[in-house]
Amino acid sequence: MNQWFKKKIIYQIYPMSFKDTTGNGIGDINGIIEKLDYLNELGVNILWITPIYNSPKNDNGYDVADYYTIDSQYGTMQDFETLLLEAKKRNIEIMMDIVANHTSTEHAWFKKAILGDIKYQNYYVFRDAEFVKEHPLTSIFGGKAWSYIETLNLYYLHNFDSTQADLDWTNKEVRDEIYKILNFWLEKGVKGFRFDVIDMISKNWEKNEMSNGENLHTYIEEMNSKTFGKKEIITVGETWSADLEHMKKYSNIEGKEFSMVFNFEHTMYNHDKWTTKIDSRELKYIFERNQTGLFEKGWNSLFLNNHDLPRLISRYGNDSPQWREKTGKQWAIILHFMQGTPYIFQGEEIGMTNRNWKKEELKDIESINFYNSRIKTIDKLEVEKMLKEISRDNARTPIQWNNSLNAGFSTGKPWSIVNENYKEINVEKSLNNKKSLFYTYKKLIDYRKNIDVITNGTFELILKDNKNIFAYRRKNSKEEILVISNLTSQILKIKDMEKEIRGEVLISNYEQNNIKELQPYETIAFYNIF
Ligand code: TEU
Repeated sequence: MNQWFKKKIIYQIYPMSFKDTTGNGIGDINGIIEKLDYLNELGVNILWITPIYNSPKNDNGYDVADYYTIDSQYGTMQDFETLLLEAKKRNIEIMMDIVANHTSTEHAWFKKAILGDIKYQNYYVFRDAEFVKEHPLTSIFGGKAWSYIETLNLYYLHNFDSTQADLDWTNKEVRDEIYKILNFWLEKGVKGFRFDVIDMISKNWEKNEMSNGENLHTYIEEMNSKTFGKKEIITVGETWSADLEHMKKYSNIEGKEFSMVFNFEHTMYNHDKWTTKIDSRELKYIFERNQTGLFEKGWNSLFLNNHDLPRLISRYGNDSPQWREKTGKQWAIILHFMQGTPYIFQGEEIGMTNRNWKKEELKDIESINFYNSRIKTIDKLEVEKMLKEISRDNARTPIQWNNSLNAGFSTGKPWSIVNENYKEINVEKSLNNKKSLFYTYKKLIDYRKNIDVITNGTFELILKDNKNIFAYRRKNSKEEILVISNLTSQILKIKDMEKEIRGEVLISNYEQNNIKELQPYETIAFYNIF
């Protein structure tokens, strides 16, 4: 595969919360255009925009009603074309989010299906009562994954909300529809695709498994060859379930599937998204396995948060006013010297954090369902604690642009709550302080573009079993980078590290470093040329 994309940095935009230019409280395409200079200043190359197609938005756009039109809340197709053009002027490309596992029940295909059109019933998974009884399934958002359509006396499958009906990829007509959609957006000039829950397009009915079915990689290869395969397009498959073997297939360097894989194991503990624990040894182990496992075989996505995850400083760092900048820089440094493509989720670069959610403030369908089901068995305070730490609403609060009304996001009432800390954490303040987290990200982005070992070096974990230190070395034939990080809030006296160090400090979250005695969360990257 053409390897042109390997020094690119992706910035994820969740448009609803990015910038509102109309005053309706919802971000829009013109808001993205308005902030292109800001994104260019940061240095990112590609914008992944979560779904902006026509949608009832029960799952904020991951319920697509028409893949060929822009939702009027975000603007028009003309606005989108202007965005493509304006971005290109700044050497920034656009990556579209493709939701191909399911459509909204408002989609014309589904509407025809429930009116009795057999062709369109075959686009989805309609089954009778007997089959459903033999295949009991729970939806990822809670509740049953089968819903009944009385007029047909049939049930349809929805792995997410009941308004998100699963498509049947065994039907060639369905696959061809998806390829047509991809080719439409390629013709418009988009340069990337992110594939939502791609592991779920092939299912294993015998085992009642909703992902990693036997045709998964055959379908992706087919999609590749019929759409983006021969072009300079950056593609990423989202999966919550891939093991290393699947990861290698998704991102194989022969280029038969995607440019890279976006896997979540490091964001969970024991594969449970709602656990609030983190085991640093386990975390280090997962990174090591993926870094060494995909070396010269595939390609990783590097991320610690996105629109489905809590804010990284709150999850991995320390979001108290004293430590949030330091731990933001810490994890940025740890992540950005690894091999793969970094994804910066909007607001991450200024250190946005989680907030405390009350039930009536929740917007996210998954969080609301979670609250309603857990409140039956767990104490209210405990449920609220889990939501503060894990809820997707944390990632979706409006971007804090400045310290004016609604953090400068909108002149109207924002669709979701603005984090109360916007006067201390905002873009304007970050840009005015050359020592802010923003400038750490800017430097890291710049290093990736200019220092080859970040892209092609080997990965070696150092002090493997030490739960307090995250240290690793990247190395190629000419240069090496050593990252050392104190994962604790204590001063750590460390032995045996001096012999590992060669070269100069490239970047750190402290202005002065003493390697024998690491300060709380102190993180240093050393760079050496042989
Ligand atoms: O996410 C995939 C997904 O499975 C998540 O919903 C995840 O399971 C959940 O957060 C874990 O508890 C993608 C999108 O990124 C997400 O926003 C959508 O809601 C989902 O697919 C359905 O399209």
